[in-house]
Amino acid sequence: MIRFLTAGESHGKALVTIVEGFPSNIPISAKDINHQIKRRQGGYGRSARMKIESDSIQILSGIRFGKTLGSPISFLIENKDWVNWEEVLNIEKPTGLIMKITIPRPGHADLVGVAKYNFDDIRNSIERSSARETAARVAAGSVAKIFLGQFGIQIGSYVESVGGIYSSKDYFTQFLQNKTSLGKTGLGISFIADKSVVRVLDKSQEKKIINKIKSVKKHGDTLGGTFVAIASGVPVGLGSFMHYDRRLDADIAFHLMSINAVKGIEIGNGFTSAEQYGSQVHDEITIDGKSFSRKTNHSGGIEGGVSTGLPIIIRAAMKPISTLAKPLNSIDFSSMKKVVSRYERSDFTAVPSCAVVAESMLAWVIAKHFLLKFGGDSMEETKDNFNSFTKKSFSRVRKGFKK
Ligand code: EPS
Repeated sequence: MIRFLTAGESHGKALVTIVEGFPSNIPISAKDINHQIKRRQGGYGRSARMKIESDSIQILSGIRFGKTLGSPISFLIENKDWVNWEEVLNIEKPTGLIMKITIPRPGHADLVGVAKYNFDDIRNSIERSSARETAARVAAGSVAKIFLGQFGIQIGSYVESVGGIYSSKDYFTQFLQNKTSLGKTGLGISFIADKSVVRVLDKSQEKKIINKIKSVKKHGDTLGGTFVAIASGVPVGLGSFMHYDRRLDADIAFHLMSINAVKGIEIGNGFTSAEQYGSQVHDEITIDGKSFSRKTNHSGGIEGGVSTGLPIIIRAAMKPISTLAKPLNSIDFSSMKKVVSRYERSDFTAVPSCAVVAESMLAWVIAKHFLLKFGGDSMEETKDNFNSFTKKSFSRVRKGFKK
């Protein structure tokens, strides 16, 4: 079973990731991981913080001569902003006076954090709840992506909407109907999206979104949006219906909902299916001589909690960033009086970044179920197990029914 842990405060010295459970001999290069880390940092609408940080990883362990050893892999990402926060986030007792933050921002983890952990300074909630932590997650997800890439599994994403501005073309439905001329692989989709500063597939939509972000900047407000993540090349048989916590769709929902500010997720045509006839929803089964296939992919590549062999397609909703330049009302818990909430430098929107983080979480959960099914201590062993299953699974089913 693979697992990962992250550590680090948003303005602390560094972020740390420990990844464990991958087989030996996966070729890994810092360059590939840094490419993903950079993709997460981009996007129009981020805060001035992004001008300070230029994220890249240092590999501390688990890799020798460009290949995994099977031992824990650890990464460090420096926070360049740390030099401006050394006093505020000092590990030792401060020598000077540090102002405590006592006004919680609505929508953030500020208030629940102080209530739960008995803090007298909201700074203690802000630091770890910050989405800065997702940089460390992308490092972990990048290992999963590289591993899956060895089996032809590719993960990509695009932004579907920001602040309610959608493309006039419904790409999501086209993907579910297997009817798109766009790059069909995960990487093909990201390749197109990465050309846009807001990671959309449609250039005319990009202009409208940028104008909307400019207008919320002016008015001190923020925006959320929706994004789509797609995993292509996933074999049939990942996940299980044998027990609730082995269902692939359930695990994907958990991992995606764990991303800061993500408030909704659907797999395939999830919410639309509730309004349609069964005959419109379910994907007819076809045969192409070598394998089973489907006419459509409304299920988003998962039936009965198990991957069908078609691309896994998910859509998620991110709420608007909760730090507002024109803040909402709150209560100052030092005086217990009604006040206008605080503003602290923040993003105006981060949907493009969130989509890249979602790729990492999707890669992670697919790698987890892949290794649960195929196992192996070395890549060679995992490949043997994988090849033996995928080459024989269809003929095994056929033979079984002939008996
Ligand atoms: C964040 C607030 C901003 C974002 C940060 C997440 O940071 P700061 O308060 O330092 O301006 O820029 O995101 C990142 C630093 C990052 O790397 O994604 C928050 O409150 O969640």
